[in-house]
Amino acid sequence: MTSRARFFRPAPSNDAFTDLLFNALLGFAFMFFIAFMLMAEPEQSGKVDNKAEYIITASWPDSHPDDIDILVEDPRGQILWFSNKDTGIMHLDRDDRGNLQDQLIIDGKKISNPINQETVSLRSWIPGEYVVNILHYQANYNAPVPVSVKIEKLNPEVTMTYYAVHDLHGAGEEVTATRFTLDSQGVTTDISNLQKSLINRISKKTN
Ligand SMILES: [Ca+2]
Ligand SMILES: [Ca+2]
Repeated sequence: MTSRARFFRPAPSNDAFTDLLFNALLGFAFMFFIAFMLMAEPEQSGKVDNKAEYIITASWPDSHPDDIDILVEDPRGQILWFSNKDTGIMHLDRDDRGNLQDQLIIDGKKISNPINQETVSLRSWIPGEYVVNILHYQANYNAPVPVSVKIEKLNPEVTMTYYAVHDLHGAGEEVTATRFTLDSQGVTTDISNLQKSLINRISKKTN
């Protein structure tokens, strides 16, 4: 503590109490800082490119243990998913596996990050159709999981291209949330929900 701080201390008899209070406040501030860092983790690990043109987000209820995956096919037929997180023009931030790997032990206490979200950024675009699928990779309950799918165009200002909630009903279910077509200027010219399995295409390629 600086001499300036000592000068303003009210009385020597209060020193012990002041120190205790100060240490307690320091402790709370530290715990708050750790909690904040944990809460901020998905955003930081998101590596959302500042130059991104579009952001596609799939999210499901906080603390839900199920593992949902987002898969996106670009006009060249390349598929972005947790096993292929970068196709050059698209990037997947991370594979959010529900509650798995979302817990840390600090000072013997378990701290959880409740957020369930996967984010895809399109750094640039090539004209053509993009297919956005969600896959119920791992299920823990016999109840549907509502998955919000959002597509935002970032430039010149943030505009919502698509938003809807789709229910997934069990492990292995795959839904085409939407398909959208971009022209050479990056403008969305068409949207449909014609279903197309991407996981089947991946398994055919790998077999
Ligand atoms: Ca996942
Ligand atoms: Ca999670």
